[in-house]
Amino acid sequence: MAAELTDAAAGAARLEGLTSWHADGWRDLRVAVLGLGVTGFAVADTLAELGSRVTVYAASPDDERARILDVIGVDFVVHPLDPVPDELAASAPDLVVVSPGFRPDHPVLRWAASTGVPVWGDIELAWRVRDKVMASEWMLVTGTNGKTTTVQLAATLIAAGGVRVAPCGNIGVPVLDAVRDPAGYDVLVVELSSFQLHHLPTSGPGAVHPVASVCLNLADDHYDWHGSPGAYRDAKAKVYANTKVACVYNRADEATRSMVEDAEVEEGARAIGFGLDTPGPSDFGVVDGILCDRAFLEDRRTAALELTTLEELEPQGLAVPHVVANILAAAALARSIDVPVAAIHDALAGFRLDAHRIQTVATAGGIRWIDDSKATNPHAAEASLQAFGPVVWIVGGLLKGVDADALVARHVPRLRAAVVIGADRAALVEAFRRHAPGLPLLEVETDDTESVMPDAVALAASVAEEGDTVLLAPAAASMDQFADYADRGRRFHEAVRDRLGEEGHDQPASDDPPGQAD
Ligand code: UMA
Repeated sequence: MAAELTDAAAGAARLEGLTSWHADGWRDLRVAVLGLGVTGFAVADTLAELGSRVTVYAASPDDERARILDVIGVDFVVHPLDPVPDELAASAPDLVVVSPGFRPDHPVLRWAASTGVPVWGDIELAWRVRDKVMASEWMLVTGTNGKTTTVQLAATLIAAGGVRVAPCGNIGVPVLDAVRDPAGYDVLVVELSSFQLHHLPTSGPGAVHPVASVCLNLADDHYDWHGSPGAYRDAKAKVYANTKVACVYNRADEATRSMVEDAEVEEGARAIGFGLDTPGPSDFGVVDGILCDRAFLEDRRTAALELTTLEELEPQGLAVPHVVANILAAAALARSIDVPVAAIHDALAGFRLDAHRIQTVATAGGIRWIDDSKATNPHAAEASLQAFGPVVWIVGGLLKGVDADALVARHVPRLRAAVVIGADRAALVEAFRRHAPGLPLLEVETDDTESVMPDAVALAASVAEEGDTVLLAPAAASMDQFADYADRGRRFHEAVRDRLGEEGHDQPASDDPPGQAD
């Protein structure tokens, strides 16, 4: 018993000391990596380079990645992982590194907790080895919606200040890849999902100390993964822990303010609010159509700095309320490291939103067709619906344990009709029957990927009238019927184009960034 305790204490001390790429303890560390997606591969590749003894476990095969693992000396076990594979239990690893998609109640994680094997996420590992090329400052971005746009904006604004910066994280590029990039970066703007935050410690050697951090908003999402709204909120709140300069929060979202109030931050860190209304001192906001910084200037009691105007943002489609909010949050991050206001102004003039985010697909016969496939939860769909009316709403998919009833109830007055798609149709159909008994309700009954969008577009076209907007804003994830939200959006574009012919079609959806699952 005494010997066992000594072993455990020695193991803990060894992991405690792993705070640098150059630490000795990585060599021969026995690590079980869970998952072989983008994350699992980057984790295994990193640890192999560090000389650790790595075995990857995943429920599904990946021949291409498996071939590379073989070359770099990493073992790969394909196993349902429920129950825990015998070889994993027998191998008694020093450490488990888990991919974000594994739920906290996954049998392997329960096994690790019961046997005392430490579990890290990829973000903790990346933080510990961040000095491989040069130790960058990190900025953390989370929130239910707008994360990716805000990360792209912040990276664009910061780059305009002459700073070497990389966007990474949940956006699709593992933080470990950015950390190991030989180019080296002054700043990493890290998008963190609630899954990644769940596994992140807030104290000790694995805790991130960001220069600035933001939770953009908090709404219903991912309750199936976290188990409860409280657990989802608690994961998001971790983003602010140990912040050094600026905790950026949303003045219109009380939950984000209270997260900052509760956070343990570093001495001197400030709370910086952003919002669409008039900013107070230490805030970003909008006055008479001018986006202002009233936080990072000496005389903030009496003055503000002009970043840009709604009029200037309008032609790029950036003057929509929730995008303006993202711009203010991103500008707060950039200003926290002294990026000049003039650089921010000029960078915004060249910024474009990604595909599938309130993207106009076509205008024909007085009917606008809009793709907001990125609206993968009710909160995002809400922002989208508010921008239009009257609307033929294409809605549905995987609801992820979230109740869309209130969203339906709130938007009935602006609807011409609803076209319901996806696996969780029954709940939506019932919500429409309850709240809008007279509304034309059209159901796409097929689950065949090839047919869903052509059927949805045909049904929408049969009810849309001049002056209407046909809006794909599903309020749900896409994986029930599509590869990801980008695939769902692309198929919508194709179906609209096939229906209307080329002349009505405004923009091809050809500029999808890689790795855009939802
Ligand atoms: N796996 C299992 N069992 C499980 C879960 C996963 O065996 O219970 C295995 C799969 O077989 C596969 C691997 O794990 O081998 C997939 O791992 P993963 O689901 O964690 O996905 P990655 O490819 O590693 O991508 C992850 C993020 N995915 C998720 O959080 C689900 C990506 O975010 C992120 O871009 C990437 O890391 C890099 O950081 C995507 C996402 O949908 C875009 N995020 C959600 C969102 O934004 O709402 C959170």
